[in-house]
Amino acid sequence: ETTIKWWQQAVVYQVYPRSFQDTNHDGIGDIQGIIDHLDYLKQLGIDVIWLNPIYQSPNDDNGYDISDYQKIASEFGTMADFDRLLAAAHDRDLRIIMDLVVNHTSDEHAWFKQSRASRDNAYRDFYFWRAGNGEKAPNNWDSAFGGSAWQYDDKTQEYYLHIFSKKQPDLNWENPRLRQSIYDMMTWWLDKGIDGFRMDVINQISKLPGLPDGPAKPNSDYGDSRVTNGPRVHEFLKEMHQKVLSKYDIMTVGETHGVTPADALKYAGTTSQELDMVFEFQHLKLDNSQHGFGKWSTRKTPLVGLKQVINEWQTGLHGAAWNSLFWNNHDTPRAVSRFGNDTPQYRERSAKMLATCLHLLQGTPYIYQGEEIGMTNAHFKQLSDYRDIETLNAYQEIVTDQHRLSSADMMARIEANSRDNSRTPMQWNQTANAGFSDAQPWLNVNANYPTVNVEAALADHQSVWYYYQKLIALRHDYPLVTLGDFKLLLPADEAVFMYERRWQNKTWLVICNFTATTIERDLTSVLTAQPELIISNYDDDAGNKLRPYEAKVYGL
Ligand code: TEU
Ligand code: CA
Repeated sequence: ETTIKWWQQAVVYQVYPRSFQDTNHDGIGDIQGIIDHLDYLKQLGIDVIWLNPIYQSPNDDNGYDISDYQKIASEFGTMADFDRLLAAAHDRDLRIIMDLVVNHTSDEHAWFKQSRASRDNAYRDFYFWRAGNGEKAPNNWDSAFGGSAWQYDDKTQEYYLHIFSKKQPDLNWENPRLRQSIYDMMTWWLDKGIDGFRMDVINQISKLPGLPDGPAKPNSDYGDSRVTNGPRVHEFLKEMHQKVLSKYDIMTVGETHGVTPADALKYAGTTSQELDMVFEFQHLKLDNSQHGFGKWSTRKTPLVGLKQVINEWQTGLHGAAWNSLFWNNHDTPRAVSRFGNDTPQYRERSAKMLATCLHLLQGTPYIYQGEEIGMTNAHFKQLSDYRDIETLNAYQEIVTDQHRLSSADMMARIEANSRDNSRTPMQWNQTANAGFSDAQPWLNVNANYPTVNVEAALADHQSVWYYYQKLIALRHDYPLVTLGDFKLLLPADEAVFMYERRWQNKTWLVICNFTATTIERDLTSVLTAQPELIISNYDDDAGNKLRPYEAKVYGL
């Protein structure tokens, strides 16, 4: 008998609160807006909600700069509202996990205010303070959001480290008092009854001692050991597990850029006593620029490379750790625009194909809000339409300051990759502002909301929404989806993603055409005489013919 942990059979739905539902007419989503849609999420069939940060924050980076971990941001509501949300979710058997952002705080957090007050303050060592190197910063590191990773502070005439914006100073995990303060805060939330944490850039909490120079950007994307997977990270996470996590029946998922399957076995192996799973990003970096522009590229992800990465994660973790499965989140373009085809002709078909491909894998799937109706990239053309600090800083640096790209070229790259693509307001119906708010939203609604919205999706039984509902139910109904092993077929095929899942004496075959053309593949060798069609995004089966973005799953 295999025992399945609840989070292994669960489907998680990510809510970006700022863009989900506004209820008090300020153009910003709020906690009441989430409460109002719990029945909607229940109907979809998901089990767990992951909330992006809702803590008090000056919002330099949309809540990832926290000034008080134990207060709710006033634009989202109050702690009483949060308590009502948690109770209302639990009433419906929905769990809630919170974002935990403990690699850095806001510079407006009380700890940092103390820390910057004097060199001998008791909180000084909660952060990284260093003397300059002559007139220069302590080392050559660049921040992930552009410019130096060091900010000079007049008051005490030293620099502090910030891997992200200068309003996000990095916490110094070498300090045991800092660690205990974090554990106390986590315990406080868990005692409230929350069901776990998504841990922001958690593999960056241990920095390489000496903070040595190297390539200017300590690129966490590819596991630069100066900031990523550092020497004490596993020690810290084991301590956190022992002192906090092990005491609760919760789920934890670490956001870990720059990890390989071998790293994941350390962070989230069945016996590692650290985390339950990690988000890997190898599958989301295959379209990065090959010319030093990082994520700012208009390349398409090559299917063969994508299959290879997914194959390594599926087989490398099987029986030894647990995968998280996702195509998109609040930092990425929309899945259908990036991996599918967001033209009216193919939007729904390709959204269903991508969903099939992901939801039949082994692991815990994460649905990003709006994905279930096939929401697309924003396709904003003006820089003034964007709000995201990463986007605005990148334009400033690459175009305005360094003249490395023309404005038009950079705007095309921003259109394809800006984090605001996934942050536009949720499209509920065809009324003004897509029913998200009756005030001007903090970020414009996608122009396609009159056709792409929840109300329209719920009225159409062929919609992407009902297809997601069916996929979620398959996971809940068939242990094979949770437990089966994975075998990639046709690894070199540039158009078709085909794999088998096998459990006990059952085999399912998943076939996905990633292109807009009809192609033929000889399926006779892999199909039994009477295969059962379990789910498909076409109404009929054309056998060896695979139509544009066709997806089908057979039980053999
Ligand atoms: O993202 C981590 C991170 O490394 C980002 O810089 C990511 O690479 C980038 O968004 C991709 O373009 C996490 C959060 O998910 C993100 O929203 C925060 O801005 C960041 O941490 C800092 O807290
Ligand atoms: Ca509001």
